[in-house]
Amino acid sequence: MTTKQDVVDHILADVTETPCDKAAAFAPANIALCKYWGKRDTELNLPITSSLSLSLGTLGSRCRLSFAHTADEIILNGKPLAADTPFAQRASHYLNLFRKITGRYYRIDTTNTIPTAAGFASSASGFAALVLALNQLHGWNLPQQKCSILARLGSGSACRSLWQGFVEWHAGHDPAGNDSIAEPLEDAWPELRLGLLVVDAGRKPLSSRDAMQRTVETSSLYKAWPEKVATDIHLLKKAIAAHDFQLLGTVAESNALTMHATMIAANPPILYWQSDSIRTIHQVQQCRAEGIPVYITMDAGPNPKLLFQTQDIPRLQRHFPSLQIADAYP
Ligand code: 2P0
Repeated sequence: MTTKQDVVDHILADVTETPCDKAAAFAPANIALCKYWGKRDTELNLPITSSLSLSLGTLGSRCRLSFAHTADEIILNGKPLAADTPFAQRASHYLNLFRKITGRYYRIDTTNTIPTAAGFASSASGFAALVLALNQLHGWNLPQQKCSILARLGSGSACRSLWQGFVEWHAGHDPAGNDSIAEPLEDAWPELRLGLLVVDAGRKPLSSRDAMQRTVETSSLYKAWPEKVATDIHLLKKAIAAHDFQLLGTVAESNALTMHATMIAANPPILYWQSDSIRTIHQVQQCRAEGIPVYITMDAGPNPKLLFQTQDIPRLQRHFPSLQIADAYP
């Protein structure tokens, strides 16, 4: 079985190193319109299906990276973290993969422009920004595709955070994941927007990592998921090429609700939604009944994300005053 360390060793085997003193990189967060839900390899974060996302422009993670002397120093949103905090441990554990080759400790200073405390995942943008900063600091000159593979080892969805706009993560077939790489779509859709709503800022009861594994292992509905994804990715690409918002929104919403259905059918059941999440689904349906084109998507948590176009922002803000709108194309 291929390990994370094998993958890193292989990618860095032929690179020449031209280190500098410090590096800084930004990576956007991303929201999947067709979700990644289920792994065929839990060590390498290799997915069972492909997925397709939209990046969040200026909402993401900025990573400043330099070398440290005797231990990693981790700073999150301006605060130094103790080495035994979960975030610091996860970062240091990931850096161990590179340390075997570089022999260095690092000072990571990460600032999230997406509200971490509001329950939005920042691991995707965090790992993507860290990989970009490592590449810069060591002067490895790795292409984006290799960075996408390295980011995936930190968190699956991080492989999509290397680019802005629409990004497709190809599931691939290779047991070592050499073909499980994300790739940006060429199409741009400047009027398309995602907005974030917070219904619960607390920590979620079950990580998406554990939730997707339980779903794969116990949900009788999961067997329908790969076919659903194949259809949805095809339709999403069609919608993107034609700028067909109704098709895009209908498919994205159906994909998210189907993902939640697979987990509700798991044993024990996984239900991330809270009453305000469901209330928001109904509000979105009501908006559509009033002629406002808006659709909803939700990830492994209770917080809804809305999909709409710029011309409808004023009307939507009247229904959702706290909507935080991401710039898709900064
Ligand atoms: C996604 N999610 O496509 C899906 C939809 C959550 C729901 O990717 O175990 O943190 O690190 O590979 O990437 C969240 O899962 O999981 C996720 P790991 P990750 O955005």
